[in-house]
Amino acid sequence: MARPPWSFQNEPERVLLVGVRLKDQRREAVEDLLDELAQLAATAGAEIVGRLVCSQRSFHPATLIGKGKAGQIAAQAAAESITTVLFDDDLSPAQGRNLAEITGCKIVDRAQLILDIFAQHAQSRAGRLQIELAQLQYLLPRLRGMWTHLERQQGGIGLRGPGEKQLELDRRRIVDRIGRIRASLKEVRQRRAEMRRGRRRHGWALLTLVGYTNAGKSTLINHLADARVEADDRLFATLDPTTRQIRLPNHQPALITDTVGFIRKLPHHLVESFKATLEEVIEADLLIHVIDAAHPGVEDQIRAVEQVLRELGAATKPRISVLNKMDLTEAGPQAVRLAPGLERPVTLSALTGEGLDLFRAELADFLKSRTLRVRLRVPPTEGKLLAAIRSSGRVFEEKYEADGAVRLDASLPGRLLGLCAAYRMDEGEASPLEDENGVRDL
Ligand SMILES: Nc1nc2c(ncn2[C@@H]2O[C@H](COP(=O)(O)OP(=O)(O)OP(=O)(O)O)[C@@H](O)[C@H]2O)c(=O)[nH]1
Ligand SMILES: [Mg+2]
Repeated sequence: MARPPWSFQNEPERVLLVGVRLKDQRREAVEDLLDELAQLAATAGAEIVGRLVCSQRSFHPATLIGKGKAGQIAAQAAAESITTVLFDDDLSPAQGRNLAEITGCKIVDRAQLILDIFAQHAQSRAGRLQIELAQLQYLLPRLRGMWTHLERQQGGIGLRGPGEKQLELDRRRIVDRIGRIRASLKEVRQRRAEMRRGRRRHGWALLTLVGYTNAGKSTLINHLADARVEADDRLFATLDPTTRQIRLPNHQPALITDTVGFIRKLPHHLVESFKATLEEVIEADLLIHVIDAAHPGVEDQIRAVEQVLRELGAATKPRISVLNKMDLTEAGPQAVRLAPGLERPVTLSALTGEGLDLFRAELADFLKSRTLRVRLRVPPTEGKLLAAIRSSGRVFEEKYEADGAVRLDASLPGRLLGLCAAYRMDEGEASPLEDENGVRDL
């Protein structure tokens, strides 16, 4: 699809950031959101010229901010060659049009900007389809505005008929395309579900990393699983899920998946269309919530993650909370403050590796209660182990061999798995990552 007209991709734009502070909001909270918006804009390749916080009682229906403020922006834009005004709050299609008219600038909101960044970063076919779906859904209610804008530029009146016809054509084409993308994404979801079923059959516990963008999820998976996921100090470095095998102290078989980061005011369409990717979250046995404990806005970030998890229906999943970036001085006191309110808190630094052993132990401890069906060949010298298997496990079949060894098909609790690791007959039967490649290049 052609890039939407607000794309930042081609020319660097001179941008003014605008935030609204409603009467019950703290100034620092609004400033923190604008810092993040600045980071997003920089990620998208824009040049930031200034920022403006508008204090007001409520949002104005026609222009979001007051008309006077909008006029002020127009004057500043003319004086400082500002090309684009970026709003931290969602704009309705009409608000966007009105503001463009008053200021003479291109108007973009946070949701559009996030969509634009995702579009720039999407690599896999599934990722690109998901972002295209979100963009089309965003575009659909705004089509009319785009056409009337064009008609006005070209002199209007005589063009009204063709405009309407074109509008209807465009709308139909977009609705068709949305249908086709949905069908392709359904296939992706089915393939991923099949893969997860296979992994479960082989007893792999599925752990999924979730967290605010830039919290350190990819850095953590790289450390834990010797993966090479791009970890970067920019927002939305990761869009496609990556799954790796992880080694735990008691040899429990587990897979860990890195996922796309969350952000405040995440466009609803995006959550909706990224469901194929985020199913790793819904299907996980355990969520690992990675938190940037050194960030000044950490509490808001935690709340934003909770909200997305609720939207996905994954709020009640068992969870370990990782307070990350403990090597930074700001993290210590914040972690002490936050830990009591979090589920299973652990502190670590994914960058230096400090605290990772304790985290692995916590994971193993969590998985202890899981049972796994295995096939074993236990030598006659392991009498004690056999007794433990029979008393704590569930034995489906047991056969003696000529040399006195015992072959067993049994379901075992996690704590016995480590002791039995050397006698497993079913390991290496099927690699859980075998079919991953096919899906990753979709
Ligand atoms: N000081 C410090 N920096 C860290 C730590 N963990 C991650 N970082 C840095 O934080 C930045 C973001 O890390 P990523 O691992 O890319 O974060 P992410 O959560 O995967 O981010 P997205 O993929 O964008 O959602 C990188 O510059 C990392 O080097 C840590 O423990 N300490
Ligand atoms: Mg990442």
